[in-house]
Amino acid sequence: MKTYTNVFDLGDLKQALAEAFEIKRERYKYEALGRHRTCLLIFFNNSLRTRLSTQKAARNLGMDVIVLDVNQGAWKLETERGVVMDGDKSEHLLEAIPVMASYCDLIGVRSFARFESREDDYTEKILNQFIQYSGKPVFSMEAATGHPLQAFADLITIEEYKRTQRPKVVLTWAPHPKALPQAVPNSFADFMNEAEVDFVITHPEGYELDPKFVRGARVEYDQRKAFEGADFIYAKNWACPGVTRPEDYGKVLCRDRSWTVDSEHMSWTNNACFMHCLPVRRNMIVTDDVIEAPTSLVIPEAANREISATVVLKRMLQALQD
Ligand code: AN0
Ligand code: CP
Repeated sequence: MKTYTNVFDLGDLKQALAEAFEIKRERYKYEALGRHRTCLLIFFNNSLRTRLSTQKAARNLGMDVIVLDVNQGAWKLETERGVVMDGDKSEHLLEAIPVMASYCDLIGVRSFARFESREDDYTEKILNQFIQYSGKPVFSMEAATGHPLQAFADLITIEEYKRTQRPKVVLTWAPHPKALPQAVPNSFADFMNEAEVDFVITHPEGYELDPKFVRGARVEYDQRKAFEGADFIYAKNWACPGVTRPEDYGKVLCRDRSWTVDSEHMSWTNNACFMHCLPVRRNMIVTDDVIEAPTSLVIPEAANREISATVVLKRMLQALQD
């Protein structure tokens, strides 16, 4: 695996899940693979889970890890070509990328949607520059339009907790005070569309996700109807994806707290498990009682981030050997 940005990079999902459960049983099985290899994790944005679980994964594989918070301690980076750099940015990404790449074997990048231009975000302008100019395998740690390490961990979690062969999985929008990216719902849809599940997406009108990720999934605007018979409820806020009205891209269009997942919402389901990628704002996205219930999977889901990252980094190290 040379890049990891979406579900298709994983190939056969059954095989990927088998590798995940192997790692879960024997976390250090591939410790020799990363000897004298260095993994660089570059953060343009905050992180708790990704920062810790990806470092742990790299160490499981015997690698050294370097973490760089670009906005704390490094030079401010210009990302646009052709700009006269007379402002506050001291260095250009086009020099910084090959320099950073010269110190490592694998590169993880976290660079959220900037909401300045839908086109820049949806063409993954920053992540693709790392892929193009680093000459090293690059994996997404949440880029502008996807968070595939999260979605792979979500798939592992669903596989572990499902009670039927083909569970009903519902992705529901929920309210949030700030504009959040679509990366998590996009990747979740990307994965669920390829998984053995009945997948339904529910959100207020205007929040339609990009067709590239929705593909054939059922979209149900009535949240109650969507929840009926669900085995898994996956909540997430996202700002307007600008699919129907490009001028609304990145805006908060709805603050309706009737979308907050509470115990009444959960009573519509088939005693569903509750999932969220975290960080979560309690009593905006989900009520205290639902996230604290025995059916809440948020902690094992976060723990599976170590597993998904270990599988992905293991495959990237194996590709370096070929
Ligand atoms: C980010 C998001 O919604 O994409 C990261 C989630 C993993 N969330 C926040 O910025 C609160
Ligand atoms: N879920 C997730 O990626 O969390 P962090 O933003 O804390 O890394």
